[in-house]
Amino acid sequence: MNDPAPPSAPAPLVGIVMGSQSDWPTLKEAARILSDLEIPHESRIVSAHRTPDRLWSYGREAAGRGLKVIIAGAGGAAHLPGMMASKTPLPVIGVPVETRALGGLDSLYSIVQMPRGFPVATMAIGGAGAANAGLMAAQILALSDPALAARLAAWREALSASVPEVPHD
Ligand code: RP5
Repeated sequence: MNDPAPPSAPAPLVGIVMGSQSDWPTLKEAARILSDLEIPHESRIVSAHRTPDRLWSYGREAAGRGLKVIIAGAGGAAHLPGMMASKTPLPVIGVPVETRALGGLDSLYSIVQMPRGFPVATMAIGGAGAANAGLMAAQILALSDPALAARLAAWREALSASVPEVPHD
């Protein structure tokens, strides 16, 4: 878990929230992408069920603090992304965390089936979904940040270049 940013650090543009410490191995995939792309971000444990007051204040204050996008990951009865979307006008990207009991289908269904009016942009289950959440946040921010758009284009080119054309044993 990252420590609170030092005073000299740039204000975070992306807030990564998760329901539990146990979600961090998944959500840190999003944090890694944001770090690679030099996007200031913060990571916090904010549980819809265990710390509902923290969820309320985070959602209410997020836009005013300068955040532009929220990535919210949770597992099981994964109410955090949807409740966060109900408390902030910022785009919320949901990450279903894989669960032992139901493989993350419970998380996926809990996050993706939002009622009309309060969308959550739901990613795939697990680490790939978290990494894509980081990339989706980057793409949103890149719409108004040409330098970031260039870093993102270079990141994608490097990924393409890393894929061999011929399979090997
Ligand atoms: C959810 O319950 C969390 O998002 C986590 O995925 C799941 C299990 O939490 P722990 O019991 O591991 O803290 O709220």
